[in-house]
Amino acid sequence: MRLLTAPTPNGWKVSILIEELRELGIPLADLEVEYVDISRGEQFQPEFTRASPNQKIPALVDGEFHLMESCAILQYLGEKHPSPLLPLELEPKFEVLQWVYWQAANVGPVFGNKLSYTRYMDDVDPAAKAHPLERFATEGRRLMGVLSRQLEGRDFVCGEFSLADIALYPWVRGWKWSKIPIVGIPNLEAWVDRVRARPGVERGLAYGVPKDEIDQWSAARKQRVAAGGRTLAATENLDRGPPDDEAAGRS
Ligand SMILES: N[C@@H](CCC(=O)N[C@@H](CS)C(=O)NCC(=O)O)C(=O)O
Repeated sequence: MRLLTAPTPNGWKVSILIEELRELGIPLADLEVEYVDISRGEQFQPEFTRASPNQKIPALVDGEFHLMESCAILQYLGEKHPSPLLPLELEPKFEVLQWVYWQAANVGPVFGNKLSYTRYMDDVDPAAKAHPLERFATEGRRLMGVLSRQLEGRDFVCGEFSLADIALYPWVRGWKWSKIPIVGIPNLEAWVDRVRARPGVERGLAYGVPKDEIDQWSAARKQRVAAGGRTLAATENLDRGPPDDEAAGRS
């Protein structure tokens, strides 16, 4: 099995699950991790595009089977290797999956767009950015209010630690980078600390990042990530089309 990934929130969801499964005694001994340099356009290469038609990390290759979308990969690995992270019974399972889908449909896109407008869209006129910035900030705060209410009286999103926490945590922990503040919203800071304290989470967050930079990036890393983000967000790069060999009908 090969995980094609990069050190980003969507990538860390899967690496955290892998390390949490290992904590539970599921070794995933055949797993190889390959890093895709998205700031250099490796996601547009034909081989990666076959694994991930959407040309975004992460992707999983399991024998002949290819899978894109971080939350689909979470569910696939969660079902392939049964554990308390994804209950087997229908209702408890969907209690978890509804929050995984909520993350994929709401928190990821809103935090990702807010981050992009806040940090990377240098080529966009400030007046043109004002409305989307306001919109994504307001919606981000609303989503954090929803999460806070769900955490009321619970240590983790669905009571026990599960795929729901794994899907949500990498985006919420990055609130300083996306500038969607969680300070003062009840329950959220305590939940972030609780999830971060888990050894499996710590190892998962270290994929593609030196251990001493998990919580605080060096100035050089910040600059590299910002430069990579600007390249991805630059308007001329938003529609790259198919990779060269597919366009030429050779694949
Ligand atoms: N919904 C997708 C989003 C994946 C995604 O946006 N990946 C980003 C990194 S976090 C990426 O590969 N960006 C490269 C690009 O936009 O070209 C998922 O959850 O897997």
